[in-house]
Amino acid sequence: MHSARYDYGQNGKHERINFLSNNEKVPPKQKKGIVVGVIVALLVLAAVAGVLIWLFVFKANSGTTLSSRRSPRTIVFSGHMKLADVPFDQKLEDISSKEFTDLASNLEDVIGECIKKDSFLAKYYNTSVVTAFSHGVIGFYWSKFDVPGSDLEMVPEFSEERMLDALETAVQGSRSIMSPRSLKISEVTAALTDPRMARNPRSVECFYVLEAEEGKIKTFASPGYPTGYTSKSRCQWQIRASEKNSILVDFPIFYIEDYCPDDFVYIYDSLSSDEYQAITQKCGQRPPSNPLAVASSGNFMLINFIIDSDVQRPGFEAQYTAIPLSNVTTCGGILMETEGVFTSPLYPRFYPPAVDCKWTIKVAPGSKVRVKFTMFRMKEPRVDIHVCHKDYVEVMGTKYCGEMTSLALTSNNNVLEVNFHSDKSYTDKGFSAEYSAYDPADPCPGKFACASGICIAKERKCDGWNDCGDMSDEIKCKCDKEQFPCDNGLCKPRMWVCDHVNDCGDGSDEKRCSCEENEWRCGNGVCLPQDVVCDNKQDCIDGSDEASCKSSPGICSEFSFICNNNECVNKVNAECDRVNDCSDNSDEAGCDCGTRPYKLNRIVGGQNAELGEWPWQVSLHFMTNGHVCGASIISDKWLLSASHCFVTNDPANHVASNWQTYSGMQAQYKQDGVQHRAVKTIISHPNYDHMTFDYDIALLELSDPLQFTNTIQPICLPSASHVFPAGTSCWVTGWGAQREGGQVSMMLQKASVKIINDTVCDMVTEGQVTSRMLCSGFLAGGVDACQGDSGGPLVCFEESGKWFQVGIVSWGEGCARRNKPGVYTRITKLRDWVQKETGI
Ligand code: 4AZ
Repeated sequence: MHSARYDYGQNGKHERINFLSNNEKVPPKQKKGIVVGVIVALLVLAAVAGVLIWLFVFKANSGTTLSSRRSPRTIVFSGHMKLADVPFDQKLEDISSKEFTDLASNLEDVIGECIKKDSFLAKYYNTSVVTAFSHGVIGFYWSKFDVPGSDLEMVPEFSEERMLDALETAVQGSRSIMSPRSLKISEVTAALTDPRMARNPRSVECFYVLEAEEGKIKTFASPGYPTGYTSKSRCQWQIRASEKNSILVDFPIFYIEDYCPDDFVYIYDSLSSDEYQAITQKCGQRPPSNPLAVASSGNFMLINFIIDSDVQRPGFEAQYTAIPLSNVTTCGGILMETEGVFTSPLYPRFYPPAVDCKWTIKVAPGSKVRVKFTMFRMKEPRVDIHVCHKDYVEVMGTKYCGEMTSLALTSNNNVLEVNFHSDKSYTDKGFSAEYSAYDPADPCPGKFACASGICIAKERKCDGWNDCGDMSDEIKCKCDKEQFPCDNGLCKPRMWVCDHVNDCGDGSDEKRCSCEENEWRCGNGVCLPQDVVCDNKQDCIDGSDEASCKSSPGICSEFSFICNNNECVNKVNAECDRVNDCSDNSDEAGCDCGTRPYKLNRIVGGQNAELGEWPWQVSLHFMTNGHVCGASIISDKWLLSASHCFVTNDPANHVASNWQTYSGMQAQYKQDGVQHRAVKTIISHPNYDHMTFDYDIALLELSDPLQFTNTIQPICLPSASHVFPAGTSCWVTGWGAQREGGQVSMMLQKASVKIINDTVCDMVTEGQVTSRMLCSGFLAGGVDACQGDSGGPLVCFEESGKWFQVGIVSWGEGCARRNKPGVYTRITKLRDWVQKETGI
């Protein structure tokens, strides 16, 4: 046996460790006690470790106890204060002057002292910065508060009211007091502000003070322009002018990332980022036809440029100048001509904040006034367009705001007043209106007068279409025998009855269809048992029984989307809908198409296309004849067009070198941004029939690839199973004739047309349509493709946010005739051929 004894010396604490010899080992009972003790100790240790892990990992992450781990928040208020007794000194406008620095630090102290009187605000207060002074004297400021992660639940307590209450201790009693540092303050504003816009002019980079002058146009640009800005850019421009001026700023180039929470330009009618005096916040890209152009109501403006995303875009280039304030504030007047045009102040620039105008239109006694708004855009965040409590146009006691596409009004007598009001915050493009006098006894000579005041062709009355926009052409109609009387009194063409489109608006044209309750009515009118619907078998000739079925995985039918790995997805229009349906994600591959980069204006009534509105549209020129046919871009090397443009009696039409293609074109005579490419190969569909126009499809291979730009983009091609239901509104575009027998157009035209039910299509074309064709347009006539549009695209916008090409302009009986809609090549039926020929 071995044992050892250790003594730690006389003076030390004695500790004794005994090594037990085998003989000395404890008896079994004691041994059992030790084992239990060890187990208990281990259990206690495990429990303690568990509690600690729970505390530090789970609890901390759940953010309730160890919330110091949560990110702190910064709260900023911006606003201004009027300093009653301070005389204005020009030097106060110079942020580097002693006068500015002294007064700014004095005011900053005053703000700080006021805030510290509120114990809640005082707890989180960080700093206040005075950023500018203007005549008045007005001081612009922001105040910053830091809320630690542990107090995030306090964030809602930071209200503008609380901040104002605190600051108004400086404006006591008579609403003005001598502040502790002898600054007499009257008027205070405070608005919660995005902290990214709180800049200190004395210490930050990318801060500029610019002076706008009358008769001089000066420029500035975002950092890195035009190469591109960098992430985490924060810039501010204070623009000032002399006291009797207002400031205009135009952005001829504006291209920043299209996600406003991260990247934006915020413009204020103030020198602080005060939400109540915001002019506008913008992101994205704007085409030259819809530039951002703003005006101030006074002699200053603040522009913020904030970038957080890593996506690099060119940024903006801006021009600024000053104009007399009276140009902005004087508006309205008395209009006495028999017709004319009037617009919101500074139109098409954004109207300035805080203006009121009144136009009195006075025409000859006995006449009345008609006003038609050709453009109307007065949109503001958080405004109910039924109330219009901010900016509005008021006519005959009704306020109008938001965006209107067909606003037309008529007066009750020979005088009509139009009032325009813009409040202090948020402005927009405003309006442009045409007015004319008319004779109430004959308001629309030779035409039908809508209740709204506009005139439409007589034939359009009671034709089943809401041509007036207010339905006044479709009420009190006596339906003729070719028309169906809807329960609500409207008349609709009998051909529209039971076509699965609610044409009456009250469903009555779809209610009394011939099928029994437990039957399904196919698009062609045939009734089948209800259980044919979504059974993954095509029972109706038009496939309507399978067209809108929810997913039934694994089962393949004609209506399935077939993935590259041959999996079937039974979902309507699965491709490019931003949802991965195929396990190989092939339904979302090749979806770089069908988007238009430009943010576009919406101009009411006009049919001229805007630049970049249809970036897939191509003009095909033949030899020396100029524009002959249209086409669409489906990739950088391939265009889609109609066979009948190339297969004619003249063999020269099929010679690739006789054709020139122009992409990115709007006006035929303008070459800016247009890419000209020769044609390398023409592939006409081998089954094209020049007698029936069946298989009217052709592919053009370009000699050199296109460079995609804002105005040149490919269109998405639908898969063979893509469904475009009857009644869908789509767009046809081209430089074709604007009336039957007319010349081709100089400006690209657009027209909104509806997909027409196949049965109706078959009827109106007297059976001339094949399954490779579809009808689109209006049976009432008036809107259609025409000669010169052939080969061009018919495109529809899908909810997924992409444009798909549904058809190719092919043929029709004349143009825009009644009951003679346009006939288009049905792309879904020829999709596989396109894929085979091009790989697209
Ligand atoms: C043509 O001749 C043509 N209304 C194109 C479309 C239509 C008629 C004619 C449809 O190119």
